[in-house]
Amino acid sequence: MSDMTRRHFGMTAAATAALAYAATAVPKLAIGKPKPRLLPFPRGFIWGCATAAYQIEGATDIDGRGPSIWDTFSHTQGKTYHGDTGDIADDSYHLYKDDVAALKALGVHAYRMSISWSRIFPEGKGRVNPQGIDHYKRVIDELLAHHIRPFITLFHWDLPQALAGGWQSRDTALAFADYAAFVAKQLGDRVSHFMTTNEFTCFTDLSYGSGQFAPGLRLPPGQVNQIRHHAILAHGLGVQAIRANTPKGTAVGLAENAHVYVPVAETAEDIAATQRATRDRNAPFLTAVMEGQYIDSYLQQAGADAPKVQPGDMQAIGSPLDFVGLNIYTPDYVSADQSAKGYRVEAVPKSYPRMDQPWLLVGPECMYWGVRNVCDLWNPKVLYITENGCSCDDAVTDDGQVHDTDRIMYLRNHLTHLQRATSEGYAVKGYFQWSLLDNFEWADGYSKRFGLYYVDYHTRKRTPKLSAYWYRKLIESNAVV
Ligand code: GBH
Repeated sequence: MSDMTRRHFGMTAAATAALAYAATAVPKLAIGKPKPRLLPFPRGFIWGCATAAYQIEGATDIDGRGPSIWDTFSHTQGKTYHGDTGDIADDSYHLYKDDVAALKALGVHAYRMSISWSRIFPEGKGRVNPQGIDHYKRVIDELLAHHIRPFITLFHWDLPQALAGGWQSRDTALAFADYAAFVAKQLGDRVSHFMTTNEFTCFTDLSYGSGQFAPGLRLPPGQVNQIRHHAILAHGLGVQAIRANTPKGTAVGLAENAHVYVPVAETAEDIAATQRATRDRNAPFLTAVMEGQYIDSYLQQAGADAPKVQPGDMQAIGSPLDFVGLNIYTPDYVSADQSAKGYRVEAVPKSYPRMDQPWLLVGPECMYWGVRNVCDLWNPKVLYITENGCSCDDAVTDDGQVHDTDRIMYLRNHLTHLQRATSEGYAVKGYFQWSLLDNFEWADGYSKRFGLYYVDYHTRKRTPKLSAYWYRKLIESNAVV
């Protein structure tokens, strides 16, 4: 121990010697209990909440909005829980000032929201509806007036119904680029972060393959691969369109729910296996975007069903990004093995813990590994967690409060593992909790609540849950509390 330290602790030489001995024998305990310390996030870390247009806005028939495939789908019998639709939802179209006040009360720095394509282009392309874009200018200006930075998603599944063939048609990717160019030009003076699309697999595989989302088709794999290609092409052309129509410095990315693989053991072998799995299993989407190509294993597996690619497509798809947004909810576990692929993905046991959804496994390590695998494979400049959260069986109790300690448990554990990623220097710069409000949970209608604010669907009244209080404290401390 140096003189300086000895003086600092006011100790005699004998005491120092004794301490040195004790320190080798039983290192920490002999010195005294370490003070409890919060797990801090880096300075300037961006805290936010996320929503999506069709899930919160309502007002589907107002101010010239054209219908989207989710209007049609939710109005088709048997497609959503209870026949729920987004007709009114949280009525955020009218109550957006309340939403901004709710964000303000949390102390968030940013808000991720999406734009309804069919409010701007009621027929998907061609004629512009000025009332649509004016609405978003008002919302964004309200956010900016409260020093909340808008992160704008251009497409969160509500495709204009009028676009013939939907994502089956390559023209939809071109229409998306025109829509992106227009919105970027209109909003680029006040929006610093744009995301093209949200979660490729949800508006391709789940919408055209398994059919649980709009438009609810069940097409063969070859056709679905082509639809996937149109989706990532839309993203790539969208990136180019946004860049061409916004000031320098505008950040362009996407929000993608890549499969996240957690090593069974944190060993070099299993970690390498999670990287192989990440690259391989995300081949049609994030891998193609990050590498500007379809990897061989995907093409081989698809065989004759491989997507038909036109010259220039892959270059557009691989357009460099300013950030990668990851929507992370659940993990899969991977270990190294002797197979040709060199990894094995474990089946999910029946007793694996879940939140209030069969698919919502509680494996908070996914936050760390989601970030780390993507960084180690592709080294993006910046990452954001563009969604993370859970549905709970929330209810307002007699005291008028919602005591959602289960949501706090879920979020705190996920953020503890995200903190590990920041403390190791991975370039994750922000986190958006899903969701600000309970809202229209797609095929699950209003039966699943993800909000920090409880919404009464009779009155549209918003009530902060206990988790809202907790999130505010976390943001205030910029540390896991
Ligand atoms: C996100 O998707 C969406 O971006 C957001 O709009 C949504 O509200 C939020 O998560 C919560 O769900 O029925 O078993 O086949 C998350 C990824 C993909 C998870 C579709 C549920 C359906 C599972 N989702 N998946 S299943």
